[in-house]
Amino acid sequence: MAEKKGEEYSGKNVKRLDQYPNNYIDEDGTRWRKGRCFFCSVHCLLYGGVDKNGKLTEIIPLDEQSKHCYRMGEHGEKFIKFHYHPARINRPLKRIGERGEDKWEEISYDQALDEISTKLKELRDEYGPETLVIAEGTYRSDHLWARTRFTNLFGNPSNIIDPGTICWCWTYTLNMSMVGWPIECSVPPWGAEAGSSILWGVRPYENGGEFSGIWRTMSAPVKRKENPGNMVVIDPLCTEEAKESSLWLPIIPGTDLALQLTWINYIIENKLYDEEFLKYWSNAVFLIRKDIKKLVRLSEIEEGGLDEDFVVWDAKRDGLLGWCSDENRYYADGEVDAQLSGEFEITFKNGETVTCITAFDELADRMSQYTVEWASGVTGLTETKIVQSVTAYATGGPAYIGWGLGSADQHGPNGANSGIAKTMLRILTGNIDVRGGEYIGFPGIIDADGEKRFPLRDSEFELSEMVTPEARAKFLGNDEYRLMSWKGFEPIDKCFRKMFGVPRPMLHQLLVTPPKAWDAILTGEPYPVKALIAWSSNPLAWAPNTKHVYKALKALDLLVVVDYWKTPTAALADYIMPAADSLERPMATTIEDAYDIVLIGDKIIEPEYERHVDYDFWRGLGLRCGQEEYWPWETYEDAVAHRLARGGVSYEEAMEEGAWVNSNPTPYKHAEVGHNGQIKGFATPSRKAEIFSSIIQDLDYDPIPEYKELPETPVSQPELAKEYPFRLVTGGRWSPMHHSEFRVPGCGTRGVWPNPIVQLHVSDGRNLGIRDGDWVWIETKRGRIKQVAKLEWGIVRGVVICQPSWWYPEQPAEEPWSLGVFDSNANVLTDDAYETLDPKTGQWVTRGMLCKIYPVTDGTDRADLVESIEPFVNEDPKGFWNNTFNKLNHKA
Ligand SMILES: Nc1nc2c(c(=O)[nH]1)N[C@H]1C(S)=C(S)[C@@H](COP(=O)(O)OP(=O)(O)OC[C@H]3O[C@@H](n4cnc5c(=O)[nH]c(N)nc54)[C@H](O)[C@@H]3O)O[C@H]1N2
Ligand SMILES: Nc1nc2c(c(=O)[nH]1)N[C@H]1C(S)=C(S)[C@@H](COP(=O)(O)OP(=O)(O)OC[C@H]3O[C@@H](n4cnc5c(=O)[nH]c(N)nc54)[C@H](O)[C@@H]3O)O[C@H]1N2
Ligand code: SF4
Ligand SMILES: [Mo]
Repeated sequence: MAEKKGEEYSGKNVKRLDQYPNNYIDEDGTRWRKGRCFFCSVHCLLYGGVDKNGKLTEIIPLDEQSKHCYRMGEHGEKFIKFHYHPARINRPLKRIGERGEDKWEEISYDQALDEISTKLKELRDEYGPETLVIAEGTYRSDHLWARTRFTNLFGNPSNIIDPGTICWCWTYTLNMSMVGWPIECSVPPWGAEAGSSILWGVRPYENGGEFSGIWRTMSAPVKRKENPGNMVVIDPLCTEEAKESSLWLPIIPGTDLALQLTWINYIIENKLYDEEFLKYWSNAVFLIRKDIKKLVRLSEIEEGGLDEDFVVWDAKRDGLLGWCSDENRYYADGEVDAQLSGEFEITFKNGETVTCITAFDELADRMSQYTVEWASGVTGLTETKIVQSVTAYATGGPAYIGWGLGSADQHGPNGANSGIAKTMLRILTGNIDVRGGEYIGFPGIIDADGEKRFPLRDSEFELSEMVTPEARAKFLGNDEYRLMSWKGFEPIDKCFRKMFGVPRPMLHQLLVTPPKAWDAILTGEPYPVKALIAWSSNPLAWAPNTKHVYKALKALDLLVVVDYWKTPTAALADYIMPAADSLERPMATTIEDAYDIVLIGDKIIEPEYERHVDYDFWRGLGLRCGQEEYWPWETYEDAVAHRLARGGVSYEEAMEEGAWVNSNPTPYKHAEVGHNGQIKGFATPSRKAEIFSSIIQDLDYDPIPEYKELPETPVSQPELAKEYPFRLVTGGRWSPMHHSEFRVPGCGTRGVWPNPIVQLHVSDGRNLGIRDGDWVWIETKRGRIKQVAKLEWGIVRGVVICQPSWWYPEQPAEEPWSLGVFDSNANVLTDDAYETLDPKTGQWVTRGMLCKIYPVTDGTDRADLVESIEPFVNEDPKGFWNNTFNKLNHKA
């Protein structure tokens, strides 16, 4: 099959939104532009109107989902309130009091950049460029590459802390090592055609929205009139998804790995696997030594054999055969019958005879302990449900496991193993790049003639090659959490460049686990960290062990926060820099380089006051730190135009189109012939789907997962469980909240959820004397917080699910109030001790730890300062913002 032509990927295949021309001026003089919303990862297309006086008047949704979105409101009413909200940070604020005293002066943007960069250079001179750490959040803008470009040129080892360690970035990395693509996505493009969709700890109804494409696609199999399929929901809570499912598995939180391993075992024992895929496209046939379980390299077998090549047992030749990874073929002509099972005596080139087995046999052997009966005991699920669920997955037609936090992310030391297990399931069942199954993308950048005809990808702006080996070695955790470090990045980058002709994006892999950064700040080990820039990030809300975060932030020489609001993190800063919102900036992004599309949107309105796009912040620092030659694009628009130019599209054309997509994705791309005449295979070291990952093994980890109890469960800590008998989940998305955002009264988003909610079983509530609606304390070994109890029947008994990320913008920013960030914030309860982290990735546990829960008896202990919810509803009836907020929060 020929390589794809560039034009197949062009935006010209997208339905033109002709009825909404960009830059259209109507009869009232209102100018309309097509932009994109960045309030959540759906990124809806919007049509925004700005009147003759430069005022934003209306936002028309151009997507089905934005029409019903609770953050947007009718005619964009809520976004408009957000845009003009009196509490927005509109000019840089410089601290004039003690840290945390909430005393500020307003300064100009240029003065702030001058002062920040001067301080950064001083610190760099004294402590080295590694003294800077960046904190960021989940995808809030498409300016991430600008951050990386700045830190790389600064000489920093990429010391970034980002929730990606527990949210998807690590699965991106893990899947790069196994199948060469971030296969774990919310929904594959052909998801609606699935025989079975597996919603494993995911809530698309809330995380994408009730009207989102994500929810529509995931639920399509059960809703299909003809030939309906399955929707299996695995969740301790009876969510909307569970109610509509064909099968709900009310699992004990934190035990998912037990179920995943049992599915693998059941599939192998009952021969439900796809033998052809395993034999031809996976490395299940590669031989490993039976004694030390290491993959056999061709270099160990024959003189001149390469380290990167592997061996199989070929039944056609009744002997060993080498696999040429570089060319994705065997070192033989004609038919090959690589054996999936068997034990073979192999003579190595040093004369040693070694017993070898196939990777598949090793997997089968290791999984055989995970019986259905055992899993039932660990997970609390009935044996019937376990068998029904794996049968639906393995035999219900093409199937995919949608990405969800509950299935692996945030499971601490079991996290990476759960991720590996899920992809093993995908490979075993051959659900890789098939219609209705999982999707492998192709950035489409190299044409048959070897030219690139695709807009520049984010990774091409990052300049990872500028980071020296000396700098790389200083990455915090480089030797410990190796998968998420340069040690893991380098082999993956090599495969990615070979397959796609572009660097592997840094921004998902080089993530420092937060306690490493806090300890460097607090102890100076392994070296002093003195400066932290938090942009699109409120680490006091998102990172584990809030008290640890707080101590570290207080100890910094320089803390800069770039945000819309004075968040609890910003309240501790030296400088708060105003960020422009998504209406105030254009967008062109390969979405963190995780997709083979480009999303595009225009700037709808000029930034108000001194708000700047994040690009301006990073470029501004770059120019002041001697990086002039690397920042030729004066504005973000210029950078966007530059990246689009390689795709042959002008800025104006692109904004009209709104996206650049491959409108006709093809399956089985691994079987296509690439631009170099080779069968493509996968972007892994062996070009096979590596069910037994050579990268993971080379990083000195076991590529086969095993089940361990999480650090804090009634099984691992029976004594502690006597005092803290409940299993706590600190997570669960709900609209319209998006992490710690949309709490600010006066945006119209706090009305539905004025207070944080904790769910528990009705019977547990009765036993504990907790009534529905009571304020309750939730306590772990590390601290306690208060939330409002919501009693449920549809929840596993003994499980408590509290909402994360709470703070109270209506409280004073001054200490000790700190905007209420210790009152109801679930991360006061979570742990960041090294022994509780995942050794591969540095993930921590947010789900499945021990807690107790009891009523708040003292009325003055109420977490909320505001007695009535009135100020939280759409309008501002009591002049709340003008009176209360200004008094409390804007003392500048
Ligand atoms: N409204 C809204 N939407 C969002 C976000 C937001 O903050 N608000 N955040 C965005 C981001 S960054 C992310 S990462 C996604 C995340 O979105 P999701 O992956 O959907 O994450 P959650 O809603 O936290 O958890 C999903 C489900 O897992 C269940 N669960 C909890 N613990 C376990 C467990 O141990 N095992 C199993 N099997 N299930 C468990 C919960 O009950 C919940 O129903 O949402 C995105 N969309
Ligand atoms: N216990 C527990 N902890 C969790 C989770 C959980 O379920 N339980 N979920 C985890 C997950 S999945 C995630 S993704 C993280 C979320 O963590 P983050 O993504 O860091 O989310 P926030 O804490 O809301 O901080 C984001 C900040 O960015 C600001 N912001 C928004 N847009 C922009 C922009 O364009 N530019 C700039 N400069 N700033 C902007 C917002 O105002 C907000 O203050 O939390 C993680 N932590
Ligand atoms: S917040 Fe609403 S309008 Fe904005 S991207 Fe998400 S779903 Fe779309
Ligand atoms: Mo996330």
